[in-house]
Order: sequence, then C-alpha cells, then structure tokens
Amino acid sequence: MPYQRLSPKDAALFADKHSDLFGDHSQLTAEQLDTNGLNQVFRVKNNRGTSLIVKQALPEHSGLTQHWPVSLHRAQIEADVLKYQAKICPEYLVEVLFYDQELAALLLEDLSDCAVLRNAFSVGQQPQNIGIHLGRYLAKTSFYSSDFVLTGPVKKARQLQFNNPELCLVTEDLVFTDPYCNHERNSLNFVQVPQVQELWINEALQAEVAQLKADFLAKPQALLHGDLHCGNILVSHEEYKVIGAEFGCYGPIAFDAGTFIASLILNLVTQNPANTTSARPYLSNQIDLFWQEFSTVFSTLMQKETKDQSFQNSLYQQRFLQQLWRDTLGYAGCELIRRTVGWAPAPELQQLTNAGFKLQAQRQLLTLGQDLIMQRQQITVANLLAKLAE
Ligand code: SR1
Repeated sequence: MPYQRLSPKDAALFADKHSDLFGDHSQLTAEQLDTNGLNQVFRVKNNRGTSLIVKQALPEHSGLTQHWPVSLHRAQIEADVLKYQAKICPEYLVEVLFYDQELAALLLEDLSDCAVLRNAFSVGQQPQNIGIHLGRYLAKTSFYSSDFVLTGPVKKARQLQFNNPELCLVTEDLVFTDPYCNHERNSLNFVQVPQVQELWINEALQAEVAQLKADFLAKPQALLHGDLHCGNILVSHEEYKVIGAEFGCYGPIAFDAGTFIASLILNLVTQNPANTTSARPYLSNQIDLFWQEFSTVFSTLMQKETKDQSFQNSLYQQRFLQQLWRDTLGYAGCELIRRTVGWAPAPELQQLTNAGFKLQAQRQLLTLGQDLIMQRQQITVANLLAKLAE
C-alpha cells in the first residue's frame, strides 16, 4: 500500500493484519496518543484487554522539516535499531512486531504499565537502579556492535545499514554547531542569560567542541541509539525499556553515555528545591551506578568476548575505557549546553515556572557544561559527583 497518513481505523486494521495477538472476531478500537508532530502514535485495543502500539512517521513537521530534509527513512532506521539491539538484550528494548516500509509504520508492543522516565522523575519517583540497567544496556549493545566482535566486512555492512545522514545532520547542527554562534534557531539569547555570549567567543571551548563533533562524524565505534535521554526510556517496577531510536547510527559510544548522564544531570539541576534532599542524591547515585555498571560490563566483555586478536591487548582495552570516560564527559557537556540554549531545550527546564530558579538552573547548566568539556581529561567520577553536590 503506498504511503498514506493512517486514521485511527486504519491503525486498527494495520495492527490486526500484522499480529495474531488480537485473535479472531476481536472488536478493535484505536486511540491517538500524544504526538510530537514528527510521528503519530495509536494504541489499538481489543475487547479482551490486549493492546498494541502503531507508530507512523509523518512527512511534515512544523519545525524540523523547515530546517532539515528528513525523510520517512527514519522509521526504517528506528525499526532496524530496535530489532538489532533487541537481539543483544531483548529485556531492554521495546519489541517491534512488524514494520511496513511503504507506510513507514511500526507495530510495537504496548508498554502501558510503564511511565516515561522523565515523567516519573517529575512526580518524584525514584525508579530503582535505573543507572545499573542503562549501564548494562549500553555496554552490551555497544560492545556487540563494535570492532571488538564484528569482523571488518560485517561491521562495514552494519555501518551501511545504519547510515542515517538526515537525522545525524540534525544532531550535528543542534548539538555541536548552533549553541556556539548566534544562530536564529537557538531558544535562549544573551539578553536573557549573558553567559550565552561567552559560548560564541570562547575559541578554546569551540576547539574542544570541534574535536567532539569530528569524533561524532568520524568515529563509528558502535551502533548508537543516538538520542538516549530520559524521554526515550520507559520504566515500571519490573521493566526498563528503551524506545525512540530514529536517531540511531554508528558513532562514538561516549555520545550515548554522555547524553544519558546529561539527561540525569538536567533532572538533578531542575529538581523542585522542595524535593532536592532526596532527589539530588538519588540522581547523583544513578550516574555513579550507570558508569560503574557500564565500565564493569564493558571491561568484562572486552576481556572475555573480544574476537579480534589485536583488540585483546589489555593495555589497549584499559586505554579504550579511559578515553570513553573523557569523551562521555565531553558529550555530556555538549548536551547540557544545547538543551539549555539550543533549538530543542530540555522539557525539564521548560516546565520550570519560577523565573528566578529557571535562570539559576540555566546558568548552572552552562557552567557545568563548559567545565565538563574543558576539564574532561582530569575529571574523575568522584569529581563529577562532588561538582553535582555543590
Ligand atoms: C525533534 S528533533 C529535536 C531534538 O529532539 C530529539 O529528541 C533529538 O534529540 C533532537 O535533537
């Protein structure tokens, strides 16, 4: 069927046609869930309590497609990334039941018992060990898609499969370019926060960001999720699931690690001061747990599962992990800055209603972002946690 925008009724027919889960003679209903305009999402239910999700990429987006050519191919990338990573650790990925290329539509399991992690944080929930689970997810998905395991030809075939130039360009512009000049897309200007202007004139900072951008462009270490923030993680008492993988691509592993750590920091810095006594230590602890788990699992995998003889060298492996931490700090810094001044500011900041507190948070995020980028060769995990406690 050629591309058409699905109606709720079409979504129900699509789900019924491509899954046996509803059984015969089901009475299906479809409701449209909140949409960000980039995709439309339906929940399709039968009268026996079974439900599935239909997610369709839309050709036009009021903001995004004005600035970047973004085709429907992103739905294929999303389906492929979720399926590829689910082969490695199915417990951490939303299940893709079917993908239709013509309609750019995915049929997904319904995780209605789960909450978006960002929303869980905003109502004061503290999902247990989220850092451990995301550390494990990232260690496994990155290791098993990297040169440690894949042969050269297989890895290059994967790089071609996950070639995602359109969405990568969005990241390149929004994360590494716009915040460091007076770009019309930026959401925060120097009149509101004078510190913003420092980003445009600080040549030393711009040189470090250029290095991080160059690595994002030219270091295809592993298959990345590409947008690993707390809006793309679902949690319940028992489950931790990663969704929303349309920014997936081959790139530096530290980009995903940095994005996740930055997302926890954004939640920490924007916590309602009334909650801070327990929320800040909780979030800080999750960052610690995330890095401990990621580095432990990744090291173990390097030692036990590396196929390539050259990369079995333990000194190389130690250096690899040390470099990963430094780059993680750099990408976390870039993410903090772009989510404060850029075109897609953090919802955690946007929802702050107290203007004075918001300004204080914006300043803190800009200072911290620059520190993480500039001091990433020296900052240890303990230093980072101490900075967050200040
Ligand atoms: C809709 S594109 C703007 C930003 O939102 C996504 O979550 C990506 O991070 C992107 O940079």
